[in-house]
Amino acid sequence: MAFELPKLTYGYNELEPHIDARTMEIHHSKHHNAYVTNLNAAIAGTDAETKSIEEICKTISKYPAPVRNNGGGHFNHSLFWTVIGPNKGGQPTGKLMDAITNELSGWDKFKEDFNKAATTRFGSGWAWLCVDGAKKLCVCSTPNQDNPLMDVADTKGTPIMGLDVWEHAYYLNYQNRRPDYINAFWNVVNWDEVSRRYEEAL
Ligand code: MN3
Repeated sequence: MAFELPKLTYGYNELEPHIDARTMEIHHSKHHNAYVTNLNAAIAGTDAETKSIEEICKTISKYPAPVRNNGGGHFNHSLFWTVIGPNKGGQPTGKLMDAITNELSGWDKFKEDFNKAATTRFGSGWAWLCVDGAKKLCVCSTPNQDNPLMDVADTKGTPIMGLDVWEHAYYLNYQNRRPDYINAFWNVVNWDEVSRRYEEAL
């Protein structure tokens, strides 16, 4: 069963002005599509064809670089599209907000730590909010298309929110101003989905 590009549940223009339509279109239909195509080519005829993308990530050290790069790209973008959406932003409620308060020293400190992870990731990569092995929240970042599910990751956990900080995610609208893109991201976070992923990870 080949991997497929997931459909978005919203239009490319619906995240404006925070993320522009042209960036969304190229990011989803070109970049993510290329990861899917290249992943399928990289695993053709191997046992990875029978595995889920999560299973592949968890044992990624067994695979060659094209599977790591494109498999990570497929997992990361598939998650990313679901944790952003139109008319979102604000703050989470319930168990997730309680955990941010108790385990990450509160909303303001969490946002500061996440922004720092996203801003200071040199070159291309991702910032993450994860549930770690002790079922506690943690903030981290990964290079390239790595993610915290991977056995090669410095900080391991189940990612419940991710922010793509590759230049292709923001350059058309923000050019070199990555911090402006990171600030804009908070206006499109789909906290219902992040909360759902949080409770699933517990
Ligand atoms: Mn990307």
